[in-house]
Amino acid sequence: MTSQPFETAAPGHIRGFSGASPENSTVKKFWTGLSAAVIDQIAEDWDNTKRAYAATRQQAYFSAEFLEGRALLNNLTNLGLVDKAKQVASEHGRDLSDVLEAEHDAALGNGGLGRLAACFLDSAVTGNYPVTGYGLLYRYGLFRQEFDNGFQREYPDAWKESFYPFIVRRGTQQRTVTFDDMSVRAVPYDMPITGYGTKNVGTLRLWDAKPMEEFDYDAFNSQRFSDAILEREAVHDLTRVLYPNDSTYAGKVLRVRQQYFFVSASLQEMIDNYVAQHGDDLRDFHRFNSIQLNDTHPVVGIPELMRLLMDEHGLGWEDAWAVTTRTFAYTNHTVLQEALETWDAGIFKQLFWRIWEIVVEIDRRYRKDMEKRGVGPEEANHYSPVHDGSVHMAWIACYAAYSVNGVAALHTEILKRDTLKFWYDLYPQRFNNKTNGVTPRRWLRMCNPRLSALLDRLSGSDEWVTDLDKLSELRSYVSEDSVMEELREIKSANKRDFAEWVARTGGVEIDTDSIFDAQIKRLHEYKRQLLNALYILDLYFRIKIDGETDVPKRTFIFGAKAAPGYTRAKGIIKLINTIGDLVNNDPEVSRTLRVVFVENYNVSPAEQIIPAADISEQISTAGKEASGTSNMKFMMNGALTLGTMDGANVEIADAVGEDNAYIFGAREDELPRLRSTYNPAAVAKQVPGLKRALDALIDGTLDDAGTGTFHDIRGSLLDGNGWETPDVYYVLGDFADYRATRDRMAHEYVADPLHWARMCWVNICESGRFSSDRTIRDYATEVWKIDPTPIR
Ligand code: 26W
Repeated sequence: MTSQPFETAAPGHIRGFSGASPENSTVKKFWTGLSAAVIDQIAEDWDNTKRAYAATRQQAYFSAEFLEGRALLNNLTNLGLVDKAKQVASEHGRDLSDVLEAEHDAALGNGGLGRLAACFLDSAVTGNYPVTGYGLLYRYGLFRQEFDNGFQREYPDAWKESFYPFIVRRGTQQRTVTFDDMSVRAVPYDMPITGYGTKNVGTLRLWDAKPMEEFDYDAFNSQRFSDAILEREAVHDLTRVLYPNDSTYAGKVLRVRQQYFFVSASLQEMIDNYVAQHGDDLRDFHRFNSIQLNDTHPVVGIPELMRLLMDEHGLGWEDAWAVTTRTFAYTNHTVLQEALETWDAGIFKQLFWRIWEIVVEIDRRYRKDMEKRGVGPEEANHYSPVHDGSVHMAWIACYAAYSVNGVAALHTEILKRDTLKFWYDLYPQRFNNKTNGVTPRRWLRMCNPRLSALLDRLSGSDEWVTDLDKLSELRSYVSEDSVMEELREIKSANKRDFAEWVARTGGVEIDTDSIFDAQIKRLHEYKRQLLNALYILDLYFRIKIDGETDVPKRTFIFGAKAAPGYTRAKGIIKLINTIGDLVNNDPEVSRTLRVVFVENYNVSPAEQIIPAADISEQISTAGKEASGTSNMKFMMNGALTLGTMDGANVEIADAVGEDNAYIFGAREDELPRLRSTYNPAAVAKQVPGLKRALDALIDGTLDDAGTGTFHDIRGSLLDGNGWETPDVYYVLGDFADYRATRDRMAHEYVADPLHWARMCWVNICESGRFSSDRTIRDYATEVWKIDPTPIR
């Protein structure tokens, strides 16, 4: 009972939005109309999916971040409407690709954790699993990054200021969230999540904060203009902006407010739905509902569900606790100490006294429980929900959740051995690993149409798009030279597209015959962009001063945002840009090397970079990167991993075999021993070239505009600037092996291109286990206990 076919309906939607003929509408209005035509196509399936999920056992995914990126092409791809959209565009004198470029990324996330949530929703709906995402409708997404003389500057990202058609306001389903100092209206906006080859349409529900009354006319009329306005703004503050910190926690009151706000609104809705479907005895709530907590950010949902069950629905503590502890599952995404969320008790007391009381009661019962189990008081105290004046969110999660998981095999082992050992010893059965995955729709089908077409042709269908393990059946083509030649052609064409894109967006000119070597991820010391930069700087001197001539041509691609308050990370951005200037402006060296730092890195630039890359830099200090997900995206698109044995790199190396990946560096289990005698200054002297590169930071070769930035970076490695542990992330310790491995890699690329293509092919064919379809299936069967619920 859908309206007209897409291609018939679309022009009308464009006219409706632009008030002009499609030919005369702006490209943005054309995009808006085309997008509205997509919503038109799925509206009824969306209704039906909601109804089907409401009646069954269902899963909620609570996350402060969903890094969706662009929606139009993704939806067209999933719905099989790409060709029709091309047709509509060309019939009105346009190129679909120009129309797609008019879309602003929805960047409601910082990095890995937020993008993972987006991939999970895609896989959940594609597998027909009844899963709904719940989060926050930030007015400003992750800041827009600009470079000013190589330094990062941050600007607001007003992503939805001009109408955004992929969220629909559900004004009749508002809830009220009550803080001790204010009540706030929670208004839901739904984003449809389409799947591939299914009629199901899932939902991402994002809550916006509105004043209880749009405007207090009494205050306004009685001349208290500013009071009326200030009150309104305090509420709007709640969903104004995404916190731009990735793995560094800052105890900001507004952030707890955000967390409580979306979690409370979501839980109220889930309870109301339960009552409507199954009656008002809430003691069976957990039989129909489960909630995955994406890190600790939504953990305040645990005491909030207790409150709702006890205070609003009359359950006693024991019954409420029985339900709550069977409802929540918790995913940990990092072992970095600075990421562990603890809130000052004063914040809880001030914002929601009742939640504070419940947390204190959880704490009291926890201590009694530990005493019974024979845990000593000191140890019990250390892991208690409330101690030393703080509320410890991770401990609440570990105590109350029925499942605790890490995001790669190594990461889960580290949790069990170190970070969460206390909890693992208490509740070993709760612990499980769920290695991350990425959606092959966006990260292969959509972003790499050339490779996608080859896979269709060789496998005789598009089944691999929803069953990525199928690609392993194509592995034997590795010995067919004509197929390998074709693969090389595809990569070359993708590289030409990328070079054009860089040129168009104002970047440097690059040589498409060079090796494209990419590191794209948040800027963090543990990810070691600095190691990459030092290699480039050393290579520059090897060419410039040592006169090395046998150097394969390389394009070094970076994309990275630094948290605005993370001074060292911002310094590393400036350093990379400065090295880039040195290299790119040198008439000799720039014939061999180029550095491209993509400004304002986001989901859509990643879709350009990944299909064009030859080398995927995954070089974190072993034990620090929980999983990584770009490593999987690169692999799927035929780039080889240059990586440490960290996170999911370990599983990638296992899947493809060590012959088809370049692994280097200290292993996680040998680092403690290595570190015990580690002297970075001595290493700098011993390893040829290293001292020269480090000295270039302070001898005037590289100019940091008198800020002392490069001096600080160099000091952080050599002597800790006199106050910190030097080289915490073992950059200098791993340098020699990194350089040798990276050099060898480049030489093998030029020496035997066909062999290189074979290695890429193995990576593509063995990427099946890194599809988020596999991850979601594992969560669904092992943790959530939900069944596929296809509509019709
Ligand atoms: C409270 C501040 C804060 C903000 C974000 C703390 C922690 C985070 C996240 C947990 C950081 C994050 O995104 N972690 C990444 O999660 C990905 C998905 O599981 C993994 O692939 C990455 O390895 C991990 O760094």
